[in-house]
Amino acid sequence: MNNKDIRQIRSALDQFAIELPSWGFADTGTRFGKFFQDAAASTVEEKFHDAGLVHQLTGACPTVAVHVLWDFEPGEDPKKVARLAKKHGVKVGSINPNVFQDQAYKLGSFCSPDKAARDAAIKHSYDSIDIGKAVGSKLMTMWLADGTNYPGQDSIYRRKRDLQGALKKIHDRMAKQWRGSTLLIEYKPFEPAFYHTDIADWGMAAAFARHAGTKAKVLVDTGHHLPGANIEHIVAFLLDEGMLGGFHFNDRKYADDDLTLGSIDPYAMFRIFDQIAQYAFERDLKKLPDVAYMVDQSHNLKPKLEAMVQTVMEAQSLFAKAQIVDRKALAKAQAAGDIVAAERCLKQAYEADVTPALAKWRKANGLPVDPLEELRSSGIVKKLGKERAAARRARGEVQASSYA
Ligand code: PSV
Ligand code: MN
Ligand code: MN
Repeated sequence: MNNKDIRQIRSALDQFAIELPSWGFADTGTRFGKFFQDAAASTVEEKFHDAGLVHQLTGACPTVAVHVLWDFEPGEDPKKVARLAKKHGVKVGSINPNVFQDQAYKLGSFCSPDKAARDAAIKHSYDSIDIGKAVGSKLMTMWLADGTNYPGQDSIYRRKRDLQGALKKIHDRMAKQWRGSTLLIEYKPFEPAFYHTDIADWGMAAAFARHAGTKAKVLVDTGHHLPGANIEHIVAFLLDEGMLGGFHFNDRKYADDDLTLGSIDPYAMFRIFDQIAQYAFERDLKKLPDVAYMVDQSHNLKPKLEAMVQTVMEAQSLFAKAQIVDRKALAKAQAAGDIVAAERCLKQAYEADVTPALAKWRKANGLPVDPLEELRSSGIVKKLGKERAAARRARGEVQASSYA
């Protein structure tokens, strides 16, 4: 790797901030049950503590995405939560309204046939806007569980129109009352709805965003595609349309598995980053495009903190590799129709060892050269586990096995 490559990597890493999800530090499970971890965070403060630790180790994660229902008490001053974040060296990032958990949303939120449910979803979104403003965030990420389970269950047309109207109202309120904010619209093909989902793919999300207004963009969760989808093509298309707002990073083997990034198919993530770097190259941009990078993982067996550091390091490594694709050679090969040479340009970058460049960047920023090793050898996860288990016992919370 030459000096130019190293410079390129270091400048890209400077621009690569990765937001952590508060829910990624808490106990989660599947619909079949939860397996608890002693060190999992069970309070908002513990979530920020853990996020702060990941930021300390990696230097790449200054903000934390929050879920309104999970991280804010009703009636509580949101600034209190912002202060907790600050105490742990991070800031509140994207605000995620929760319009899927309440019993009112049994048949959907903005798309429900029940007007009371639709109104409740709008009211909750407006409250979320107030929270976003109060904590100094600039992003609101909207994911809906809306959909139907059986053919004929509801009118897809009526649902679309109601959703369109609701997103426009939310967008306009954000534009008017929350300066500089962006509404990110997330799609997902299925789950929890198994017949149709009201925002099933990137095209629908983009159409809803366009109907809503200029401050609405699409959020690509890497686990939210049907098998075989070419995600880098979707990303390139959205970028070119000025519609790519952000990412939720995770990996998957089957569907929305929420595994750590790059654990199954790191080359796929590299190809996404490659399209982002290619976009900047083709437009001769001085900086990489402004995209919100966020983690959305909640695998429930890996220790939470280790899983998060692992994902961040993997993202940085794949992002770095995407910066050293020889773009001029690639353009030449593409123009000549030399498919083999073109593919080799990608493979050469993907297979390059970027560890020394990452180490240089980390050293220059006063960070441990191997943040995951630093975390694992520090014994902190064990220590937190002991403290948190004791605190849970003191609160009377039991996580014991029934075989004990
Ligand atoms: C839904 O599957 C999702 O990807 C959304 O981003 C939610 O906010 C998150 O997961 C909740 O875990
Ligand atoms: Mn997501
Ligand atoms: Mn998901």
